[in-house]
Amino acid sequence: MVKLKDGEYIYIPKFFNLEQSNFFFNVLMKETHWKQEKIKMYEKDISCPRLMAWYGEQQSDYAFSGISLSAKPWTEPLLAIKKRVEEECEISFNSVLLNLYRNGNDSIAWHSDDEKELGKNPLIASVSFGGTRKFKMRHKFSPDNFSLNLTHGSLLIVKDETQHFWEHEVPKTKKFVEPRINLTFRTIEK
Ligand SMILES: O=C(O)CCC(=O)C(=O)O
Ligand SMILES: [Mn+2]
Repeated sequence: MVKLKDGEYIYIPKFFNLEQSNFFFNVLMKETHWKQEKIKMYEKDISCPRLMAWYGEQQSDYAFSGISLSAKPWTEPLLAIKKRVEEECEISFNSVLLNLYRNGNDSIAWHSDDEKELGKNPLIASVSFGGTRKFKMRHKFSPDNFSLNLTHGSLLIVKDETQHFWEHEVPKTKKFVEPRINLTFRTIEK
């Protein structure tokens, strides 16, 4: 556990072993209903620089940054990953957002996971498969910042008031990177 100014995270690099990680990467790559979402910015439709999918209990629909996603039902592999993650976090999740970063040109810009549907102090559990990408964190009101390399099979748990005080991003990179799948397990309050 790493205590931050105004927050806390836990990073477990080899949460899934290599064989499990390869299996989940391949099956999720193939079977997920990946979509390129569009967001409206200054009246223009901009394509998100990554593919996305939203799974979970029905009714855990989710809206953020002008995108609204309705949940697809849980699949066997997603339930297997969720079970392991829930055992570690000792809480249960009702949904998961999947992101596919096809290459170094795909990214997610600075933001916090602080939509009101996620509750006051959301615990977010983030699983990564595939190529290693840099995950950057910066404090909203002070110069504090750091980055983590999220590797194949890793689990990152971010909790307590972190989302109020910190933002995160996965920047684009000019280096060659393998495709990467990230899953963030979330609890949507209804
Ligand atoms: O890909 C990642 O590691 C982060 C994804 C993320 O921040 C999000 O989907 O909200
Ligand atoms: Mn996020």
